[in-house]
Amino acid sequence: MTRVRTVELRMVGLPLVRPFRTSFGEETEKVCTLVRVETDDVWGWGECVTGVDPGFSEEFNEGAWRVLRDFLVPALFRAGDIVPGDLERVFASVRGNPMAKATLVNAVLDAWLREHGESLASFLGADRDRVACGVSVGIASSAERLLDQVDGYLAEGYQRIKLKIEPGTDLERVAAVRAAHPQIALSVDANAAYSSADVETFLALDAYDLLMIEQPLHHEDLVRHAALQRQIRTALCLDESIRSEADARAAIELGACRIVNIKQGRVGGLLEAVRVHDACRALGVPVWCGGMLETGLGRAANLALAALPGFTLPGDTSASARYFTEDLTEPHVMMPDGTMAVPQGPGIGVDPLPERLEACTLHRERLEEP
Ligand code: NPG
Repeated sequence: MTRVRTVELRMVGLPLVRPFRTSFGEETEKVCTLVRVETDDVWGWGECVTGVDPGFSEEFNEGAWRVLRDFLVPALFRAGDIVPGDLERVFASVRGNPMAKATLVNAVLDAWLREHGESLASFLGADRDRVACGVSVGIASSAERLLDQVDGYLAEGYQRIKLKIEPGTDLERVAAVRAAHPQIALSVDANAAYSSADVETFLALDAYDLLMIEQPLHHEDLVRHAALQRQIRTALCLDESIRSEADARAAIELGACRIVNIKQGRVGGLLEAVRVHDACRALGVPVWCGGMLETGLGRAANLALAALPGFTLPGDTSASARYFTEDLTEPHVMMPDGTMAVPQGPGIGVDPLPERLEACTLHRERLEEP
């Protein structure tokens, strides 16, 4: 059993090395909430994956902060002595809000593992100590600029390129990258920017030998994803649509996807992420680890997750240098073979660099057990 005595919420801001544009918006700075829990003996970190606005899902930074401060942290204090597996029950009175919940679940799990001297990777069931890295490339202002970025990432060793796409420039950009690089593992991510009226675009994408098309349609529309999957050859992958193990099972059973992107933050934390992984694995569906532009803290958790046996495709587990000139932690570095080490220390195995953390802090609030 463990008992959380204090929780510190901290909003941090870090400039991104280059603006990241998706079909739902552009980010130039990473702004997110970090949670640090303290027990009598140890501490644990969680990073909230919400963004500044509710563009990817309903959750966003200021909202998640309030859900944490006013509902989840008080529920954790009321629960007293707990083990990590109790947390979903402890938070059951709060509907939804998986990203806010994930932050606290992961922080408590980190503290628990530090107390027991076990690495997160070992606890989750990892079967390797390095993971294959892919990179997600934002929408560029021209095909030439996009090709420059892709060339740069390939030269660094990334094993898979994922292009963000939106209606209008999609086919032109995919054609340009495929013509320049006939052999690379290439995928596209639409972030739900299309409708079933766009089937011609997806039929045209079948010509480019893509690994997958990620989240083409509205996140609540599994039935139309299933219909689209029946019409095209390329595998569909779902991201925004999958918020739980139950969602993953429903999507697979309906035939709405053949691949699943697992982001621990989107599904309520690392424990549910393992259940999504286990369900997909049992059903023969490959998974890969998504990213939400996390700092080195959240990325350490992603690396541990990505080392589980069902993660058979390279993830959006990119090096610190792809996001930040200076990360919050010691940088995660990718080797020229396109792999990155899974942290092996207790818990997530990394801590923020104290001075860097202070320099990035926008505001903070400390909550104590009553
Ligand atoms: O490498 O962490 C990364 C970013 C990968 O493309 C990526 N993430 O839709 O999957 C996504 C996208 C994203 C980033 C979504 C930030 C929301 C916020």
